Amino acid sequence: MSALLTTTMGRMADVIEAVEDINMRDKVKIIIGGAPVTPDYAEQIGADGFAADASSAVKKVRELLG
Ligand code: B12
Repeated sequence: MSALLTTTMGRMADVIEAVEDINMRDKVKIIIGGAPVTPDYAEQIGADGFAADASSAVKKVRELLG
């Protein structure tokens, strides 16, 4: 998920909660990014990862998928 505004980044937590509600959380990897997003925020909302740019996002995905 990508958010460019602090006003929309809060919804990332809602999406993760919705994925949990339908029992899909262990079937998907969720990574987040965008201008206001931080690694601390990713940890706080229970995302699997954060990346600051496209190339580190590729590294993160490779890491998560083993
Ligand atoms: C272009 C831009 C606009 C354009 C958008 C045009 C469009 N059609 O997309 C326009 C002029 C419309 C605009 C409007 C507004 N903007 Co503006 N905008 C920007 C700007 C300059 C660049 C964003 C961008 O597209 N960057 C290019 C992309 C490729 O880079 P990126 O977003 O940084 O993404 C990289 C990483 O973050 C990461 N990443 C991004 N997403 C993801 C997702 C994942 C999963 C991963 C792993 C990584 C990742 O990888 C990307 C590549 O390196 C930023 C400033 C900035 N430095 O980001 C402000 C910025 C996002 N805007 C801002 C604001 C406030 C607004 C407005 C609210 C202004 C207003 N009062 O109207 C409106 C909101 C409009 C809306 N409804 O969303 C603020 C947000 C501040 C905040 N804390 O919320 C910013 C940060 C500027 C600032 N410093 O104040 N904006």
